[in-house]
Amino acid sequence: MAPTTSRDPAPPRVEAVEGDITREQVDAIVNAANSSLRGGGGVDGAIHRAAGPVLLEECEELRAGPLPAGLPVGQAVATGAGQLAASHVIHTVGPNRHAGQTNPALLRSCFTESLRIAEELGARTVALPAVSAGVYGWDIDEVARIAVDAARSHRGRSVEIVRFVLFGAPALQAFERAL
Ligand code: AR6
Repeated sequence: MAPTTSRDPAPPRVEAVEGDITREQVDAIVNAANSSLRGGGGVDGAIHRAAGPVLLEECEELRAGPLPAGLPVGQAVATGAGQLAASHVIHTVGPNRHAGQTNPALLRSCFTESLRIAEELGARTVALPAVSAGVYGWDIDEVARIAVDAARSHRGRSVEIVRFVLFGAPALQAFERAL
């Protein structure tokens, strides 16, 4: 049999831990950004602070180039990761329930698109937050169900570990229930 350079498409291992995603030693971390890509509060603010100003510079390059109107809800885009231990930050924009964005397919798309980009980057380990479960107002149990289902449905040659990194015990418990 000829040697293979990559494995057959397979489902990743999906896990949930409590912690600060900026400290994860993974190939790529996912950011719950907003369409402007210019930073904000929550996990977005934490990632930009930990990565340093180069992250905002890379986001500004995306706005000046391929994304003049910003990143649409449900899509994902990658940058470098500045001073983070990770090699890549994958930015996605969750639906904002307070703005009437209640379509679960848009939230699912955040997770599936982030993992699709992770495959393109050749990432083996990916850490994701509970996108839309903070400022954007989604129920943590609904986010957990959608996120876990999307991760378990992923099939790729690169991503082997999908780790949801949750802030606080209630968020961790929601993901443990979904798992
Ligand atoms: N590590 C892991 N999870 C975190 C961290 C962290 N360091 N910090 C917060 N969380 P949010 P959204 C959790 O509000 O709802 C920003 O201003 C948090 O407890 O960060 O998608 C953006 O710029 C919650 O469970 O993201 C957008 O404008 C989850 O991460 C907007 O907020 C998501 O909360 C996006 O809102």
